[in-house]
Amino acid sequence: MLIKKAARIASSEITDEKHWKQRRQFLKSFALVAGGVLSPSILLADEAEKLPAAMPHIKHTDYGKGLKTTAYKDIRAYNNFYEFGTRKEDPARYAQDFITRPWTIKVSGECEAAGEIGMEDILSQITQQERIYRFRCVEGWAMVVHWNGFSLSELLKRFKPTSKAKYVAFETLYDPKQMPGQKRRVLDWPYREGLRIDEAMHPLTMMVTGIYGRLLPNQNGAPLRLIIPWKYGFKSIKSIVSIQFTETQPVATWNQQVAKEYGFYANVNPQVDHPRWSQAYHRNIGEGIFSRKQKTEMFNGYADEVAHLYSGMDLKKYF
Ligand SMILES: Nc1nc2c(c(=O)[nH]1)N[C@H]1C(S)=C(S)[C@@H](COP(=O)(O)O)O[C@H]1N2
Ligand SMILES: [Mo]
Repeated sequence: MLIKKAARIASSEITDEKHWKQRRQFLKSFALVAGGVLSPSILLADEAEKLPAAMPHIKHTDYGKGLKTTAYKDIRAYNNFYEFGTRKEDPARYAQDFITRPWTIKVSGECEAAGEIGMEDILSQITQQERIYRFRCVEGWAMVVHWNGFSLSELLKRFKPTSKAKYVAFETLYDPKQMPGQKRRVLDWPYREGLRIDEAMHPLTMMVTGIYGRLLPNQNGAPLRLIIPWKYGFKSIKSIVSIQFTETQPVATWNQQVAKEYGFYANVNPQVDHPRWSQAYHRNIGEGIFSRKQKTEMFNGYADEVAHLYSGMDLKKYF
């Protein structure tokens, strides 16, 4: 099973590399025509060939099997990671030299066993799985990805949260020397997010360490980031260095920034529009801006698994 999968990924990457080479060839000739100005897309095409290392060992699951997945190269070329710039192509360019080892996550707050855990221990002590999830950004683009990682609950339980732990707060690394976007006050750094404890403990909530059988590309949030498939993308915080159990609702960056537009819950909900645009449809990245719009489903298609978490709540109020 595993060997077969590795072979499949390897062959698709060979195809990708061939495409990049052809594209680079094309772009080079274009650059000549354009007077030798080095186009940013040429740099991107070159950098895209530096692939992250293979994941240590992955336990295959059938979760999400049958969904049409987004190409690996598209997932690494179109990102939101404001620490490396606000344009979609910035993270792929400016996160290439980001240092992700050694990496430690500090766990604190309402728990009996506060402490730290290193990235290598996370990779060697916790079984890494593969699951296919849909992922949708609040801006209306989406993708379907082979995520590698584990249920966040597996990590949280080790630190023995107490009954006072009602929420979990997360923080991204703050290091303006490495993260040029943090030199500008576009957001109140570090990027922060939070979940209610039952959302954090839900088996679907995933701590992601890789995609498509390789360690996470820097631009996608290396060395580890959250993926909460039924929530808008901004909840899925990247490059996490701190986890804190709290009794009260923690600050979440986009909610703090523009509370009227980005709620704390941020559940994907086609019936509750963003104040400036509809949330009823989305487009998959890699299919082009003229591709057919897809109908967005309640909780991004995960209602059967997560709707009970919000029973009795007015989702227009708690958006
Ligand atoms: N630290 C941090 N995490 C972040 C962001 C960010 O700017 N900084 N952007 C969020 C948003 S808006 C989205 S849509 C996803 C994008 O993930 P991707 O680039 O892997 O597709 O990351 C989320 N996590
Ligand atoms: Mo997003």
